Amino acid sequence: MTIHQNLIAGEWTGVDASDNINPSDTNDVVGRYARASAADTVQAIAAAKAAFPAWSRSGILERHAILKKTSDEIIARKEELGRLLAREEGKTLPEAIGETIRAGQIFDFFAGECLRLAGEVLPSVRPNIGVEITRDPLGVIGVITPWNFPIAIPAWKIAPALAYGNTVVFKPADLVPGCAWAIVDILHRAGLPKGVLNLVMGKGSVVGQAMLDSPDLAGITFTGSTGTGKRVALASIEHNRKFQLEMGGKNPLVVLDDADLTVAVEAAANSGFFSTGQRCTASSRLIVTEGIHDRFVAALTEKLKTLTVDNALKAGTHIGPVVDEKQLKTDTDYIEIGKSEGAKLAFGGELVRNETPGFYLQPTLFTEASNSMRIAREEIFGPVAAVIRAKDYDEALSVANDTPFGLSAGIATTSLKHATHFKRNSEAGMVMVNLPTAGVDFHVPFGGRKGSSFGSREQGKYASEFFTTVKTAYTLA
Ligand code: UN1
Repeated sequence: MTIHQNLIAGEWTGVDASDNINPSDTNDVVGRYARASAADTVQAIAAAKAAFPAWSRSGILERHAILKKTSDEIIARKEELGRLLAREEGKTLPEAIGETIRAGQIFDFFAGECLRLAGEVLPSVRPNIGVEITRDPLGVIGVITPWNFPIAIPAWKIAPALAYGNTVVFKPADLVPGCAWAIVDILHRAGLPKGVLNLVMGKGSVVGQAMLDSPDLAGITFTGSTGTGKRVALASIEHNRKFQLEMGGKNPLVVLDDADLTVAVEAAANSGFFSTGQRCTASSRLIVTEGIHDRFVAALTEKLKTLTVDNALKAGTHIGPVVDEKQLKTDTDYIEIGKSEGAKLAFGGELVRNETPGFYLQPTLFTEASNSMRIAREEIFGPVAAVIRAKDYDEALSVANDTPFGLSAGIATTSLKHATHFKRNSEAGMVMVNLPTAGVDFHVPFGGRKGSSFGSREQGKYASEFFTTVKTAYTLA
């Protein structure tokens, strides 16, 4: 099998490789992908550093053209790339094609941003002096991405990094090198100069560590676990390096007595269980007021019965497999923890056997959970959600905010008063009214508060806050 190699200084390189396994069918090898060493990583960083002066001064038309071409190719190949994504990560084919289109849209958005690099001009407080405020690129950016959005998250970090004139060293999650390799190949062929974008696939403990230890990365943008995020932060402070972290969530979906039941159940089923619950924006706490509680639980349980857990590539599958054996063990351990804490297992909890051997788990719903249980406080990152009773809106809001996380929060209600109050008083970075907590637009800021995030927002024009540094220039004339 041919090896998909790393890209360092414009050259495809690397012989040490490992198999990329399909979680829907563990007999299926998606491909062989190179593993970079620490020395390769250091070389990639040096290449990005050498490429920075020219790229940071490159014309906006050149950057626009490369990003636009990349967008066009991703969208033209959406079926094929979506298939690759579903095959290596395990989300369903329609979800995977949707994510691929989103990656294309992100490149298109940032292609446009290249043409909108505006600054400000102000008069000085002193006579005859003008002040210009501009945004300069940062330098070499380390991009570290998770396995759950193998094409969209690399897109929303790499596209702005390049658009604003930075060079990049990209380390994708070890479990999903396929989509990462594909977009680097597309960008490379779209005409990026040597060293502007480098791909170093491999283990966090080797490649990620070499990135953290480097004095030459001006910034690291990271999405992943809270534990690794803390390590990125500590190592970055040591090197006076800018960092941006997107980490976990324990997102609440409040369902009030006056909710439209169908809307509430759709939102809970989608954000609790689609993408196998493997989204940092997933709703894992369903906080339901007394008057609708039993009807909501009954309707959601009925809905879960209709969902098919099977091979991600099969037509009719609603929920694909868990990404790997380790994550499956985490999920089943938490299901045991939930039971031993005294929550009631209302649906699921069992492994599913299908035609192809994979890591299949039923969508799992707990009821009678309390917000102090571990299943309500810790991020599970699987198809597991817990219903918590609340006596009224005020209690539901306070339970929703009582969490170490603060990424996304939802409310299902037909009351303008409660919807408005919730938008103002939720302690999350993103608030959804009558919508799933997961599934966001690509052109507006994304990010959270408290333990979920650190640093400025990703996506939309807010991305420039991280990927640039402000310069204030004074001129006497
Ligand atoms: C979404 O819900 O559309 O890792 C995006 C994650 C998030 C992305 C969620 N950074 O799940």
